[in-house]
Amino acid sequence: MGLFLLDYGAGNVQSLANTLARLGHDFRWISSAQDFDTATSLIFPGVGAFQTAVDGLASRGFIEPLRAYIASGRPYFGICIGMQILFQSSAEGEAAGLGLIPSPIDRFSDVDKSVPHMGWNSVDFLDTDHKSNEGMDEASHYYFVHSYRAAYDPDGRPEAAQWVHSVTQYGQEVFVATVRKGNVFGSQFHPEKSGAAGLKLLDAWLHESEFERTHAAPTPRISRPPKPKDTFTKRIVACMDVRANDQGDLVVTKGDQYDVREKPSTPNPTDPSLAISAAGAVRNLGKPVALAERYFAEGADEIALLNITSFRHSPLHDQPMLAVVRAAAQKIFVPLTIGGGIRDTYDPDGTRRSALEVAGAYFRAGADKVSIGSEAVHAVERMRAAGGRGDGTSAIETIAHAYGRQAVVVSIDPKRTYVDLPYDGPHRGEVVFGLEDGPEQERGRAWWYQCTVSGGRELRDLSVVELAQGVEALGAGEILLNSIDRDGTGLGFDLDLVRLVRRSVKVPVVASSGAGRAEHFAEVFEEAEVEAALAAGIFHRKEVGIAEVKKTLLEAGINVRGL
Ligand code: 1PR
Repeated sequence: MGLFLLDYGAGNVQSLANTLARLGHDFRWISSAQDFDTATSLIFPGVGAFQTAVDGLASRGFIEPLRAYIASGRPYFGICIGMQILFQSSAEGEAAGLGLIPSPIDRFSDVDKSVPHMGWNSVDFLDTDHKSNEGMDEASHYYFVHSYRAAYDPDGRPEAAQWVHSVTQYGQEVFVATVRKGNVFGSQFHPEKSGAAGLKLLDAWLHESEFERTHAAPTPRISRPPKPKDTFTKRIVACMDVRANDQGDLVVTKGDQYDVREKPSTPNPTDPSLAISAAGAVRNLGKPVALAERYFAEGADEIALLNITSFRHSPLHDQPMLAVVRAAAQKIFVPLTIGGGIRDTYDPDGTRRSALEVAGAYFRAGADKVSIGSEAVHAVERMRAAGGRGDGTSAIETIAHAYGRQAVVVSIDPKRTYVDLPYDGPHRGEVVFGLEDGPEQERGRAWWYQCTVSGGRELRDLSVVELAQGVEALGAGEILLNSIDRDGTGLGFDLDLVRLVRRSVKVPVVASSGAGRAEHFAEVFEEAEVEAALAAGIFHRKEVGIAEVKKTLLEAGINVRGL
C-alpha cells in the first residue's frame, strides 16, 4: 500500500525523493514487478535519456507491470521522461513508448534557439472545463530541461491533443507541458526543481481530494497558436567555490583571478564576522549549505557548487563534499550543479573508478547536473588527435549517454593570451581587440582566449572556441563560461568572450566571472544573448542581492522568474 517511486537505475532521481520528504510524504521505491500491485499511487521521475529509461525498465521487467498499473486506474504522475514514455516513440532512441498517447516525441529545432530548452518557462492551460489546475497557475514559472518534446498539433493529431492539459512555447514551437486524463497526469517540466510552484503541484497531486482524477472522457481543448514571444526567462545562478581551509573545514571561498588566498592588506568589506585571519589564508565567505539555502530563499534560479581542489583527490573519497551536496539538496528545490573532479580516478588500492561512477555518486547525493572542467579539455584534445570524433569513452559521452546531455555541463576556464600585432598565428580568426573606451589595461591590446586545466594552473594549446565546439560535439548540454581575467574583478562579464562562445555553439551558455553590479547582468543578456548569468563574490559579500538583479532585469524588459 502507499506511494511508490519508479527508478530505472540511471536517472538522477534523488531530487524528487528530497522534495517528497520535505512535503512530509512517505514513499518506497519500486524494486520488483510485484511492487506495482502494492502501489496505490506511483510517480515516475524519468530523468535522463528516453532510450536509457526504456532499456532500464525493460531489463528489470517493469514495462508490462507499468502498463497494467496505469490501466488499473490508480494514480500515475510521470515527470519528464516519465511523461514522454506515455507517447508512441521518441526520436531520442529506437525504443517504443507505451503508446497511450498516439503521437511521437521529436527534437526541438535549434535554428532559432539553443537546445536543450533549459530553464524556467510558464504554461497555458487548454482544458476549458475543469475547476482547478492541480495547484498550477499561469503566472508561475516551472523548470524545464529537455531537448525532445511532444509538439502540440490539434489538427494533425486530434486524439493526442485530447490529452493535453497545458502547453508551453519555446521560440516558435508550442509543445505539451502537461497531460491529464483520468488517473494519468504528466509534466514535461520538473515540479521537484520548480521551487514553490512545483512543491504546490506535487502537494496537490499527493492530496488526492484537491486533484481532479475524474476526467475519463475527453474534455474540450482550445487551440493555441504560437505567440510572437515565448515566456522563457533568463536564469540567475549563484555559484559557490568550495574547498577545505587550512583548518580542514569545507568553506565557500572566492578568489580574484582564481587566487583564493587573502592578500596582505585586504580589508573585509561588509561583514566583520567573516574575519580575515591572516594574509595567505584561504578566504572564508561562509558555509556552503547555509549559503545555498540563503540563495534558494532569495530567488536564485539555479545553484552551483564547485569543488575547486578536487584535482588533488577523487570525489568518491571526499565524503565531506558529498555530505555537503546531500545536505544542500535536501534544502533547495531549484537545480543544483556540482563540479570538480568529474573524471576517471583510481582508488588507493588501484581500483579504477570511472567518471560515470563519480558523477553517479554526485547524482545520488542530489545533484541535478554535473560540471566537468579539466577532463573536458583533455577529451577534446583526444578527439582532435583522433581526427575529430569521440570514441564514446570520455566523461562527457558516458555521462550524457546514461543521464542525458542536459545533465552534463562543461565548465571552461579560459585566460587571455595577449599577442603582438600584426598577428598571423593559428588563432587569428578568434583575436579580440581592446576598445579605446574599454578598461584601461585592455586598450590598444589584442588577445585570444586560451583554455586551461587544474583551476587555471596549466595552459593548454586549445582555444575557447575549439573547446566549446568540441564539448558540444561530444554531448555536453550546457557551457559554464568563466573568465580567469575577470574572475572577482567586478569589472563586468567579458562580453567579447561571451559573444564569441555564444555564437559558436547551440547549447545554452552561462556567462560567469566579473559581475560587479546588477546592470552587468542586463548588459550580458542584451549584448551577448546568453541564457544564464552567474555570480559569486557580489552575492557572498551581500553587495548586490538576487532580487536587485532581477528587478534591474525586469526594468530593462528582460524576462525573469519571480519569487
Ligand atoms: O577541473 O573538473 O576538477 O573542475 C574544477 C572546477 O573548479 C572548475 O569548474 C573550475 O572552474 C573551478 N575552479 C578551480 N579553481 C578555481 C579557483 O577559483 N581557484 N573556480 C575554480 C572557478 C570561477 C567561478 C566563479 C566565477 C564568478 N571559479 O566559479 O564563481 O568566476 O566569480 P565572481 O562573480 O566573483 O567574479 P575540474
